[in-house]
Amino acid sequence: MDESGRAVSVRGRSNHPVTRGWLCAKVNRYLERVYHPERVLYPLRRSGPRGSGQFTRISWDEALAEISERWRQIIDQHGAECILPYSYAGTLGLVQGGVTDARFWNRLGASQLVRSICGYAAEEAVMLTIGGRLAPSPEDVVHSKLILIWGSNPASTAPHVVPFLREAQRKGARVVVIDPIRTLTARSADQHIQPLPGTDAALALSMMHVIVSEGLHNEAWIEQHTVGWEQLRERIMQYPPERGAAITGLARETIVELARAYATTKPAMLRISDGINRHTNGGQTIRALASLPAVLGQYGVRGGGLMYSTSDWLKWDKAALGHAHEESCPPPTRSLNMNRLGAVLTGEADPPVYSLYVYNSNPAASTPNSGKVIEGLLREDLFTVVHDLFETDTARYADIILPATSQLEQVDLHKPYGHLSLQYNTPAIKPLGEARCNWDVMRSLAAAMGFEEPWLQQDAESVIAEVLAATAGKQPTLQGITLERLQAEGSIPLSIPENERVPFQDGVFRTPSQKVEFYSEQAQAKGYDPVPDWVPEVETRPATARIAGKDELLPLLNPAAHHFISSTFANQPTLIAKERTPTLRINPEDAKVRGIRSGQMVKVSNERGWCHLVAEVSEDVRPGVLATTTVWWPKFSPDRRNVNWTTSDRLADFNGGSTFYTNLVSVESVEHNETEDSPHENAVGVFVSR
Ligand SMILES: Nc1nc2c(c(=O)[nH]1)N[C@H]1C(S)=C(S)[C@@H](COP(=O)(O)OP(=O)(O)OC[C@H]3O[C@@H](n4cnc5c(=O)[nH]c(N)nc54)[C@H](O)[C@@H]3O)O[C@H]1N2
Ligand SMILES: Nc1nc2c(c(=O)[nH]1)N[C@H]1C(S)=C(S)[C@@H](COP(=O)(O)OP(=O)(O)OC[C@H]3O[C@@H](n4cnc5c(=O)[nH]c(N)nc54)[C@H](O)[C@@H]3O)O[C@H]1N2
Ligand SMILES: [Mo]
Repeated sequence: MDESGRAVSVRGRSNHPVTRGWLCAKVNRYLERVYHPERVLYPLRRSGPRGSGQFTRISWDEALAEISERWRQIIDQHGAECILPYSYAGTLGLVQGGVTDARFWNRLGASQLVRSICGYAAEEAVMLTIGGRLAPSPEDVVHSKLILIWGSNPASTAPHVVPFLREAQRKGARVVVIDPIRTLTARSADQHIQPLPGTDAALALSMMHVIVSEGLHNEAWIEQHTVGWEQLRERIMQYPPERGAAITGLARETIVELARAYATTKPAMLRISDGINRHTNGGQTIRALASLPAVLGQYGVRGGGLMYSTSDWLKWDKAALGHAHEESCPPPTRSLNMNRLGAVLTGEADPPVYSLYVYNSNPAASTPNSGKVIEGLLREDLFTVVHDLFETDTARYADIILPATSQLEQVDLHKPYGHLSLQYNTPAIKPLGEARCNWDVMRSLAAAMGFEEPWLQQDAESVIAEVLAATAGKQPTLQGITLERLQAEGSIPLSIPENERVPFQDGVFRTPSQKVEFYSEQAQAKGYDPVPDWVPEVETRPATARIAGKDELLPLLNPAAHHFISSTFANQPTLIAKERTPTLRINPEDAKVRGIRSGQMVKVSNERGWCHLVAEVSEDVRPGVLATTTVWWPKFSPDRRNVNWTTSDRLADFNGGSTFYTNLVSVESVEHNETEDSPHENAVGVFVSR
């Protein structure tokens, strides 16, 4: 900070065990975000038609009075569950995320949000199979001899893992990437395997077939630490590598060699993240993948096992977080799935949602089937409040916009999900303009609604102290970690003795049987197949089909862009310039039958909607597979639409998860004058090369 109170630099902590003092491509540009000329600095009220983008400045008192009055009316007429808070990944901190997501809304009796947009199917699959999201910290891959990075793109989405991968490679480890797209991670791997999307469970089961047929499985370990081997084995026998090859589009030999390598190169780490779970068969896919290390007895081995999420090394005390048990809180209300927002707003919810309060989220850009979301946001009888740092596409449809603070302006505590250290966030500068942090707005709204409970009025530090105290007794990983220490040290490793840092090394899993559950009664009780299997995606193109012509529908993968985090950062000119333009990667064969050249505008569409992308004819994808990256702001995209106009709000096989990547589209070339807006320059002026 300089004398005028302006932040002048953002750096990583050099003593952090994983980040080691360097920042990713996005956060490196964090100051541009904080001092972006388009930050919303004052509350605004809509002064033109819905969606027109016309707003007038008002005071916080006016804003709070209007919101509370509208909500009182809605509660009187329809009940509090007609109010829906909508939030997700803006910030994941304890105070500005977790507590903000719970306390005030529990007291109000608003509808609950099923927070399913990201990794819900995978989370449940991992829970059912090994009983908890316990992964080693990324430093541990230096002990691995083989690292399978399966449907995960850490070079872009978790770059701090990469130096450890490099170190492992230097020490002789092989890195194999399994991804339909030649990603940045795939480029630096020792081998890249490109299955067809949504076929990974078949690949895993076929690998197991090879392993079992060749007697490479770990019989003794399986006997001692798993349940349902017999049933899994039966399933495995249905997937000889010929069948696996036919389903995945890979050569039989590729599957056989991969299986042998995985079975004989130990320790072997299997890294997955949430990308691969966003398919209609995502849950069973992750069940199959999480079974692989168990077939070889690789759980509990340093440098081996499954690297998914570290979330369950520490779980906050839920009662302290949300206070749902308090007498003044109405009984729990209905839950609405966030993936279904468009449908919920346009008739699926009964009683209807009459007020939507959005924070930490940009659903008009990031939620599937966005055309439906916009249709909902345009409803005349919907009162929408958006709390954000920017006038996002979502904010454009708001009745009231509230200005939010950045990480530099708010207190918080961050629990890791990729490594094993807690981070305390001390504000570096004062809030800009009249911006307020999420929790402060909750406190203000509580006061405006006449709620006087002290747990709705604590400041952020007291909230943290309360949750730490309530959690400490129950979670040994929090031992010795206090608010004072966090404030003084900034980053503190969880208290895990060195010899316990490898998950499951005591051989005890957190499932009901305390074993790896190949067969899961819990899964069966939920109506799922109790044994992992491959089920074709609901929208799918058969592997054997040859190129059928220009009208054929193709699967469009739409994973994360290197320079954005979902739609966050996607309004910063320097980062947009690096990402260049929303592209469609298409294989030369598919481009040829459609008469598509690189650099040309194409239209992708299906029954849900359409958008325009710029073709990039590329061998990064195999014939029959398309790829784009996300999440572009619609307002900086051709025709104010992004790929989520095509993605589906259908739910995954497990847990109501999202299915962004089960998305068949048709592709056609577009003549310049066919598009509504000029597609060739976006609002920040860096759009598209021609
Ligand atoms: N730069 C950047 N970093 C991010 C984010 C971001 O948007 N940008 N988002 C953050 C968030 S919210 C999340 S959840 C994580 C996500 O982190 P990741 O899971 O690593 O990211 P994704 O890009 O969603 O998906 C990873 C890969 O899965 C592949 N994939 C998709 N479907 C299949 C399939 O059927 N089979 C196989 N084998 N692979 C498949 C995609 O091609 C993609 O390359 O990243 C976080 N970090
Ligand atoms: N097509 C496609 N769509 C996807 C994905 C994909 O792979 N493909 N990935 C999905 C995934 S994994 C996820 S997690 C979701 C994420 O979807 P969202 O949760 O909607 O995340 P963002 O789009 O980044 O929007 C977050 C918003 O929160 C705001 N924000 C940041 N900090 C704060 C704060 O402290 N307070 C308030 N009030 N606001 C804040 C940011 O400015 C931003 O506008 O997107 C999903 N959407
Ligand atoms: Mo996510």
